[in-house]
Amino acid sequence: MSEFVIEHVRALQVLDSRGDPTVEVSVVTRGGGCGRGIAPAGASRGLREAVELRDGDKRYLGRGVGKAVEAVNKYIAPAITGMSSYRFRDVDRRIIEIDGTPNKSRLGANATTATSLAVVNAAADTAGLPLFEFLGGRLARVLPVPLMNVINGGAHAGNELSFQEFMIAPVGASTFSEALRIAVEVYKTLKELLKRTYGPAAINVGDEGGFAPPMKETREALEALVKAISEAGYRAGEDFLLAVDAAASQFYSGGAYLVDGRRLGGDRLLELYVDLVAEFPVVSIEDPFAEDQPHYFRELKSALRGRALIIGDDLTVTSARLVSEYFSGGAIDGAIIKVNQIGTLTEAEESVELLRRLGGKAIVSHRSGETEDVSIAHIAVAYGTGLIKSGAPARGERTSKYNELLRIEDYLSGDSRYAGAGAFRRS
Ligand code: 2PG
Ligand code: MG
Repeated sequence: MSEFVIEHVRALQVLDSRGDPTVEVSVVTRGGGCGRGIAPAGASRGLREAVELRDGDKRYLGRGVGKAVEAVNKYIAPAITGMSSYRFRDVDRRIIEIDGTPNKSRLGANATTATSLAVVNAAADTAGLPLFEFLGGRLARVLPVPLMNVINGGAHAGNELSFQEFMIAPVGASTFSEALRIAVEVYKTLKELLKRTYGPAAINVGDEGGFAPPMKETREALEALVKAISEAGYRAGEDFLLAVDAAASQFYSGGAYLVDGRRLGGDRLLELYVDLVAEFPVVSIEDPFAEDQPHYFRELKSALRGRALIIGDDLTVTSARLVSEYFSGGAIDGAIIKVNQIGTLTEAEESVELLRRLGGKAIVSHRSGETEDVSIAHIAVAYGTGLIKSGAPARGERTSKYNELLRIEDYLSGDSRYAGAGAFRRS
């Protein structure tokens, strides 16, 4: 096992998909294995997320990550060199220990995330295995349903839609590659439909590759999705299910939610969700209310009686403690899993494991500021979550994850299973 020993760790400042600097870490093991990890970055962040370090000086308009890069090269590298990458959880624990804060604010979650991913990728490379197999073994065979954000709003786009993400989930396919194909057909059909209805400016895309049309109402976006699905020759509610990420903390202000040009109280917003679930095949709602209003999550969940999943993201920030609290308290059916919200793969894994034990859903997710790092594709397969969020099937930082899933499917050559509609069912 000595070939897994970490010999070299090096961090570098690179760019993410929004042109912001981010941290990249490379790890080399004694056996010659190499691994790389790049930290993504969110635009709509939960208040309790692990903290990313930004320099805050003149360079890159304050967005530089020189301090986080230094944290890796000066503190993390010497502390983990000589440890076994095979025991990546011990390496993560060592990083957590030297950070010593509850939210990675000393080293920076961008520094710890990139290192954690680099170490496990180096271990997989040393073992001669793809990451999903290194993590999940021979049982890792389930390819996830992609929740594709094809209409962008909120903090991800320059339009007036309050909800951040309108997603299509191609469940009416028997393989991942077929699912990707039908999703692309709907995406392209949607493009034509939006151009026809709103003019050429409507097909500009937002941060996650979805279109950012000048719509004003939530219903307009959902109607466009249903229409595009049927124009492409598929059935909404059968071949495609819909999902939304309201990211409601972003439009909660002064005690009200600013939706569709109106100020709604929590009760009125709850009614809107119930109506939308009745009118459209929406099967998953993420962050329906602000993160400091968990009682509304609970009320909505009981009002919907299982007709749509309630998913925590800003609410739960990939923390096993918060996931456990809100799941057990009846506020959510599952949670978004983002490694950089908590800072290490080991801690993200704890949240996935917890949800599995409790019978909840885990949706492995990208960030709106992404990179060419494809680890999340492997993580979703490794843990068999059955669900992944990686944006629209456009823009390299989004397609890189879908393309990696195609490679995984090909590698498994007929031995894989596409999660399909079952992925949304509560066990
Ligand atoms: C979300 C994410 C990813 P951000 O809210 O789920 O889609 O957005 O990375 O901006 O937090
Ligand atoms: Mg979200």
